[in-house]
Amino acid sequence: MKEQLEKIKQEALSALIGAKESAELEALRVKYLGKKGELTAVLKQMGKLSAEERPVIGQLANDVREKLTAEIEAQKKKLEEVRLEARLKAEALDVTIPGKSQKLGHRHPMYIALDEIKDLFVGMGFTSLDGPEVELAYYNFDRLNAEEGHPSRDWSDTFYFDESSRVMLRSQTSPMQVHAMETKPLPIRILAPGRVYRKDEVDATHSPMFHQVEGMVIDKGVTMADLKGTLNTLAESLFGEGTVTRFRPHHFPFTEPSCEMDVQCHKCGGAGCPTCKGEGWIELLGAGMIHPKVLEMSGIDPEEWSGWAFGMGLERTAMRRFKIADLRLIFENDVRFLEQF
Ligand code: 2NL
Repeated sequence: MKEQLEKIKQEALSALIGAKESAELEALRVKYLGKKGELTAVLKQMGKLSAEERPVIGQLANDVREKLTAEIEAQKKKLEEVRLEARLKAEALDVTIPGKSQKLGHRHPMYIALDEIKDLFVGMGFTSLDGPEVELAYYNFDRLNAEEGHPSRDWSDTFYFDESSRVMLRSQTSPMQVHAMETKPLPIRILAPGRVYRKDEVDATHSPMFHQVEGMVIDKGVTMADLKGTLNTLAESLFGEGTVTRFRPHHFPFTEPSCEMDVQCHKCGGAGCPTCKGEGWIELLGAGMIHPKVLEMSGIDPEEWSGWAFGMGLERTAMRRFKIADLRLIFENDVRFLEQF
């Protein structure tokens, strides 16, 4: 029996040393020290021993149990240390490695131009609005004095959602201003920037989606002189102090009288060059005094109130502001182009 115990001890110890996981250790504990384990099996035969042998073997068996228990504990600790070591190594952070620099983007050149325009007008007491791109033709056309039969309402010019031509993608941002006339108390000073849609083929100067900024003032005693003064200020803020402008008569259904404003070419000073296509002048925007019928339709008495409004293409303004030759560059979002601004 003594040999049996010694054999169990030796076997168990060498098995324990080779154990690589705690589950393996537990299996060994059950195998040697468990209720049905090898050591227990030996102890069950103690009854066969003589009175002298029993305490000696009992002592020996206890020693073996203690030794194996201690060894299992020690081995468990060792495995845990090894595991922790491996984990620390795997999760090690080298705080001395240089960080990856974050590439920061910046505003699109067209929105830089828009922000400049907004800053100027907000400084003059205007509020900038936001509004839906899907509109009723009623707000986009009828309420702006462009009634049934007006050429801009044609199916070949406008994106309609239904056969009845009731719902459409707005072709100008004016419907936002009509909503403002309906809902805001007078006087009104507003800016209406945003996307607009027209059935145009894409080329260097056209796109079916582009951006517009409209502005409007309604107050008592507002005249064409206020319009000219404000728009001259806009031209100077965009193209520099002393920029020369000229106002030409024009026609829009929603303004009367109407005009277009040109700025003298900043490149050639009016002599004519490639930038202004030999004209000496560059067309910037359309404007006019709000048509009395437009005021009336929004419940504003044209005898008491008057106002002016203007509209300009944002892409064209940004192209001029940053000397961009092709409209498509504005929409392609090629970073090699955008990085230059
Ligand atoms: C252009 C011309 C213009 C307006 C827009 C406007 C809006 C209301 C009433 C009256 Cl609610 N007018 N807007 C006025 C004149 C010209 O745009 O060439 N845009 C690109």
